[in-house]
Amino acid sequence: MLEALAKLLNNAKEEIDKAVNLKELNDLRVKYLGKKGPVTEIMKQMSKLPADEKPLVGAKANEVRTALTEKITKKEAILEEEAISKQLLQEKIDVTLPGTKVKKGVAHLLTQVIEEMENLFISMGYKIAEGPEVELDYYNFEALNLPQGHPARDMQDSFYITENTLLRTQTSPVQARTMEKHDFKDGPIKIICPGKVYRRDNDDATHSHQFTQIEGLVVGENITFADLKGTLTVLAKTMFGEEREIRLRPSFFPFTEPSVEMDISCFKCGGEGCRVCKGTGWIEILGAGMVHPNVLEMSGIDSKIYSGFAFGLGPERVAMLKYAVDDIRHLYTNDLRFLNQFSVKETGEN
Ligand code: FA5
Repeated sequence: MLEALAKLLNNAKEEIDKAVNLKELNDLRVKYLGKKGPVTEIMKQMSKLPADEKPLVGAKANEVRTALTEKITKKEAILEEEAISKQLLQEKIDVTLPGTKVKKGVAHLLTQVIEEMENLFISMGYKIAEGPEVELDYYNFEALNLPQGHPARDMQDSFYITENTLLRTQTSPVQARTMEKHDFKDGPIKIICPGKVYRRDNDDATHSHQFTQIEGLVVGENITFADLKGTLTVLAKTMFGEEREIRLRPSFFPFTEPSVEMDISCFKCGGEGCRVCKGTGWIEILGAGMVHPNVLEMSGIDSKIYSGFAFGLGPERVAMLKYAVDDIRHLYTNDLRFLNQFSVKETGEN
């Protein structure tokens, strides 16, 4: 039996040396040291041995088991290291290869135009005000001198949500909200309000059912129409340059008196008349006027002491004029071939 054990040890060592991966090694562990393996088998048969042989065989069997366990552990460490090196070799990366270029996003043309106008007004001392897009009928119409049933409500077909709430059709409700809570101890009101508005207009080259407006409002003592005209002139010259022609037309808004609309000469035809300007040579960009005394009074402002002007313009129209965009729908269809033409170079690649 001692001889069998010695032979077993040699055979097992040879096989362990030849194992090329962890699976093979594990199979050998089971083969030689498992419950059904030869070492366990010899141990089981020890009871049948004569008493004087038992200690010798027992000691030898233990020696074989220990030697094999050690040998397998060492081989296991070697094979594990080999497996890791092989894996690392497969996962090797070339750090000198150029990386994948990440395209940087840029502000949408409309955002760029709105920000340009915001910066202009902020530089003139205006603050930015905000109001809800889902608006109360009261602020969208009534507080702006358009009582229930007023015929001027037909001017703006609206998306009503309930009887008293709608998607605002203009940014003018922010006028009423601002005036209502203003305290003249803090100085005059001087705000602009950029935001989305909604109308049931049919989409065409210059109209969209959802578009943006920038509302402007100045209220204080001795504010006159000359202040309004001066402000609109600065706006037009800053946005379009000295050469573009401007005209103020008398108009009507229930919340301003007198009221005007400002047009800019058509960029496409230079004033001769084309599809873009619907043959008129002019494109309307804003409505404006002196705040109606009724509107001041409804917001709790004494119209005998305070006066003011307001204007509301369409940034889409400004973007179209400034960048010769001949259809407002280009601003909403997210076609990258169009948008990429207006990426701001300093902010990244396009
Ligand atoms: C108004 O909405 C008034 N609230 C403006 C105002 C404010 C007047 C303060 C007086 C005082 P109007 O409906 O004209 O007015 O719209 C103002 C501007 O929004 C227009 O000049 C035009 O530039 C733009 N606009 C109007 N309808 C559309 C549309 N469907 N699509 C794109 N832009 C539009």
